[in-house]
Amino acid sequence: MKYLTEDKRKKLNTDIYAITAEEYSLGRGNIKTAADMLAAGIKIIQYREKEKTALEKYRECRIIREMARQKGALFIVNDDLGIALAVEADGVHVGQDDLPPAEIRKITGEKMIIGLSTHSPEQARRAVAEGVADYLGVGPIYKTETKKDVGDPVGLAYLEYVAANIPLPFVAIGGIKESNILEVWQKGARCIAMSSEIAGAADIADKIASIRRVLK
Ligand code: 3NM
Repeated sequence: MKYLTEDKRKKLNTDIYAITAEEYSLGRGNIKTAADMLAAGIKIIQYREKEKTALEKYRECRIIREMARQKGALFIVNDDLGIALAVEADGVHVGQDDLPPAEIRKITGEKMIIGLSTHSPEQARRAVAEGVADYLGVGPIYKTETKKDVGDPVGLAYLEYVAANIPLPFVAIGGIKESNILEVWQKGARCIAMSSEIAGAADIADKIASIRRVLK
């Protein structure tokens, strides 16, 4: 697949994809949350923030971008291509109702990683046919309160479909916790995205260590 270089594939090859979630982060704020995630060895971090102004998001992203760079972690911005470009993020993650990946690619060129949320086999097949997105989000696996406009859980069936049929890297997402992650792993997910479980943990480093023990 010409659109997914070996280099990108390698960068996406990690166990946990951590996503900020300020409303769950026990007053820590996005920057401290991201710092704790990176200190615990997270190699992909996504900045997801729905409440703040573009200027506030830009300021936070500039700081997290630099922290991620220092730790050799990928920094991905949810939704906002302008901010992703402004802070020179490694990637941008979009949903089905956002700017289409092909349009994003025209603007970013090949270097930026593009992630696309998908919720059905049809959407995953379309992403493969288009050949633009570098990885897919696959979910929501379980019920989640974190994404307000997301549909009903697709459960493990959609995950199994993607693991067996879709030749793109993917991250399982939606309602995944330490308590159910083993099931997600067993159904074929090798990179697992979590927002509230990690951002909302009393001790982020402890939570990540404990999740990693489950995955071992
Ligand atoms: N995208 P939590 S589910 C951001 O299915 C997001 O595309 C989803 O948060 C999708 O780990 C989701 O707290 C929320 O459930 C993930």
